[in-house]
Amino acid sequence: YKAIPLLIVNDSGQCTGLFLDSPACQRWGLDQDLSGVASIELLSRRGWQLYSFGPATVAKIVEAYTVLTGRTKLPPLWALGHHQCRWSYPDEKTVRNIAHEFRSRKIPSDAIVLDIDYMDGYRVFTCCRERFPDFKSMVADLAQENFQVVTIVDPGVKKDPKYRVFTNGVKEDVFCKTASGKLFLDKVWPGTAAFPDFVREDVRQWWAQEHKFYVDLGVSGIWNDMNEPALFNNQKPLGDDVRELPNEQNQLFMQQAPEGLVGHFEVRNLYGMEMSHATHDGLIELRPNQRPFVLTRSGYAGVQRYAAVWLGDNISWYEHLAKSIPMLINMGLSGVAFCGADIGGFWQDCSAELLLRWYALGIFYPFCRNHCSLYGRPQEPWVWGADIEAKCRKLIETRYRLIPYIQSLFWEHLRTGAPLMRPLSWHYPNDAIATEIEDEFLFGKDILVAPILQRGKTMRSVYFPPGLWHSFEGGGHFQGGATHWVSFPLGHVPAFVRDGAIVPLADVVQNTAELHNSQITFVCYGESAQGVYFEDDGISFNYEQGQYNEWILTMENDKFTASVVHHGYELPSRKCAFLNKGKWCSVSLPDQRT
Ligand code: MIG
Repeated sequence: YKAIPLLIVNDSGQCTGLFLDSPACQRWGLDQDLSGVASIELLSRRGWQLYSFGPATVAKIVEAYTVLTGRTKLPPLWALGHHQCRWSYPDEKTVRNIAHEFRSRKIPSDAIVLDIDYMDGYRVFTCCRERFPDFKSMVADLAQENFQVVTIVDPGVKKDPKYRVFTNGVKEDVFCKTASGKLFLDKVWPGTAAFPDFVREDVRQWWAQEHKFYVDLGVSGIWNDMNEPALFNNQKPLGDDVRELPNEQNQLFMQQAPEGLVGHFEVRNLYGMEMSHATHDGLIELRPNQRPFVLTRSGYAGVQRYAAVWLGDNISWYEHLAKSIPMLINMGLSGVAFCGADIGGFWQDCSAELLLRWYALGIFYPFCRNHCSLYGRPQEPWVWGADIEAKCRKLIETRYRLIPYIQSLFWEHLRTGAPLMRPLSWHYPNDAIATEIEDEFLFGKDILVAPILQRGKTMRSVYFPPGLWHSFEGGGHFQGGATHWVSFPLGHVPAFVRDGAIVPLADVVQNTAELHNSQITFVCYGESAQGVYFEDDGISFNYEQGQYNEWILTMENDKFTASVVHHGYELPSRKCAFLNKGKWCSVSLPDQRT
């Protein structure tokens, strides 16, 4: 779904990066024959640019790469919470009911995501009046409960002479045309549809303003799907054996590049990214000074500027649970910090055990969403009864407790490009074993996550990088630079905290709106520890004008100190405490530099 032509070669901690900037088809051969030859094949008649980075540390390479291609600004705080999705919650009653289940069962959540069936005949920028008679009131009522609504928007615009978006689009000439100048049409959910040329700025502007429809309904975020674009009649637009781009007639349609019209395959990998660009710009124009939330399936290098991503259609298999770790690590190393995979798995049936194992990992995905297809059995946290529900609840509560830490990681990403999910070698570059590990990761510098990834297992071996590591849930510590067998009963949080860290944790809340009144506890690990705490309003861009607070926290000889790095945001009241060696003590954070 995503094409980010960046390669990072790690040679014992010295890394080199190569970024071949072209949105056309690329094939990279990485010495697959073990003949010592790597090759790059690019199917394009346009130009390209090759950037090389390093040699340097991986952190420096990603830092430079994200200066070039951009970074993710702070997401709206609610988007860091738990999202519940399903293809599809078909009507108002079901949607309200799902929200009610979360609140009455006290399972924290922030967002309900509506898949394609909210629309009228899959026409984007509409909703179905029969099944959603009062969409706006539904959204308003959910907002009262601190639930945000996210709606899916696909690129295909139904060919329908009675549909305003289509007729307007034709009038404004926004849709892609074939080389012979005919409107390009293919089948997607609404049937025969036309496809906007999102690489044109005027088309993005046209698409952007259409989002007034959702903003007027009170919708908080937009989910862009099918934007490769996926086409039912052209499922595989370019064969694997193609060595040269076909002529324009056979490139489906033409698109507007800066130098003029080019065949679609020349710029195919920009399609989804530029769609999410349009969506992102639309939300900002319509709600200035509110951080937008856009989720996209397709993207190219730089997509992180516009949207979060998820990995697309996985299957409710342990193999796909396991694969999500290296895949999301790679997203992060490719600049896309805000990423996740469908928790529980999309296709096929999830089981109680798999759901628990998936949540145990998924609460550490930067983007945390339970999603499942039309055909699978339901997988909301409560469907397997009270015991499984209680375990899911605790895991999701842990996600919410971690949000202050997660926010500080997004802040770090914005300043340095560092991803949230990091390979062990990010912080331990000279550790040969760390470099081999892809069934564990670091969540920021201070938290090591090592989930169970197989059915029926309650123990696994965990490699701990050098230093001392404390079990997140309490109950022991582990000397690093070694592998230990560790037991993880179902529902256990599979995480460890680095000795020397201070992790800010919120109290358990039911949604992120409650975080502003929550007490923050700075949990100190070890004799001498350091951490950071960041806060702002969680909604606006005012932090760009300095309206945020940041402290460096230290624990030295049992003395806790918070020193102001920046203080520009007035929060009515914030209760804080630190926890050191089992002793809990309230503190107030200074607002002046000392
Ligand atoms: O052809 O909108 O990846 O998350 O639920 C399937 C229906 C289209 C694919 C997305 C998936 C979504 C589904 N979509």
